[in-house]
Amino acid sequence: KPTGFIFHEDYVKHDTGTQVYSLPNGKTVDVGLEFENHNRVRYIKEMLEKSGLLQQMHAVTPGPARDEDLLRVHTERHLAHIRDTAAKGLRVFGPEAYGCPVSEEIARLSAGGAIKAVDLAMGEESGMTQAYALIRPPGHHASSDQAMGFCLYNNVAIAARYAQAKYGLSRVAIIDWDVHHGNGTQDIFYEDDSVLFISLHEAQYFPSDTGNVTETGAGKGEGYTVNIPLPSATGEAGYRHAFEQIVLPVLEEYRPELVLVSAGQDPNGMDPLSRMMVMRPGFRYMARTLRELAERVCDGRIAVLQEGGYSLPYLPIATLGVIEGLIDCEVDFQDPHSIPERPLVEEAMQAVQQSRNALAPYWNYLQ
Ligand code: 6DK
Ligand code: ZN
Repeated sequence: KPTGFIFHEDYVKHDTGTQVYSLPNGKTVDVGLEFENHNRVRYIKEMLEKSGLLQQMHAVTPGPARDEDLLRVHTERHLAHIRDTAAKGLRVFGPEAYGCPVSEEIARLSAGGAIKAVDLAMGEESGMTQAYALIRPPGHHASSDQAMGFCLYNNVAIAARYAQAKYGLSRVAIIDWDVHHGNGTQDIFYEDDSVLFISLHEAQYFPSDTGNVTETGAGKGEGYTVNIPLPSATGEAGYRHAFEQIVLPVLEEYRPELVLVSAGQDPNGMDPLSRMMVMRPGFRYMARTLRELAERVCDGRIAVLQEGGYSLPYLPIATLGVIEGLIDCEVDFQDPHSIPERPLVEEAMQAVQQSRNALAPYWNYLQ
């Protein structure tokens, strides 16, 4: 089926600088480019192009998000802060959030890519209902009023609010499989039942103080935040178990009108910023399963938005898996890093059981 591919050449212009370790004696060690650098989208795009996958997709160039789009999620103060930080040429936009003078502009193009993905998923162009947006900077740590963890504007939240405003949707689901907790997205929708947020992440990692199973939403949003913290070294079997036990039943019961994915390829076994073990077939599984879910509950409407993923050698391979699952194909390419499938371990089963128990009061399909 036709699938949108959203990308803007200018995404490489967002310069996050170099990763520098500061020692107590005042000396520093520069270990090269920041983890979230321009080569990420470059290698992903090259793999999609040369494997022939891109030719099967419908490429679209997005425009910038407008103030109106950003202000559905962020405060005026946040917009001014991002604008002023960029204008002053400062590198630090927030805790572990970096950029350069053009970063405000590129962050708007990133959010604009997420918005374009919604338009494609909603069938605005030639009957397409699915799209992948290869965007940067990522978004899921940005809250309404703060940049954080490589994120300036919260792309997936902006996309969800846009979908509600333009298409009048009353139920949007966000599934966040980036290895880090999508604290910004959770915060934005914490008291909202019109946006269901489901996150699978490495437990007690980043941010270390959010993403616990006890965070289930508040007010009318109670039960609509679903956290599945998984132990380090969880692989495909553990993620599949979490999908079968929680993600799919909750989505079937919620019946979203649109599925948005915060897709980080950083739970892969070669990532420098995680210790998980999901390889290409695991990403293929997650993308395929959510696409099939979307076909069952919302006429196939699904938008997959790029978040993290930092192993430059593995990122293009993990992304092949995501796109293979999304468009239902398999590219003839042998992953040189593939590892034997690991069994489902007791610790992962226990972690999933704890999430299930915390959410069972709110969902019939978990009982
Ligand atoms: N810093 C993300 O992938 C961003 O979720 C992750 C941000 C992690 C920053 C914290 C961190 C280090 C680690 C090692 C050495 C120096 C600094 F938003 C996304 F991009 F999607 O681990
Ligand atoms: Zn991440």
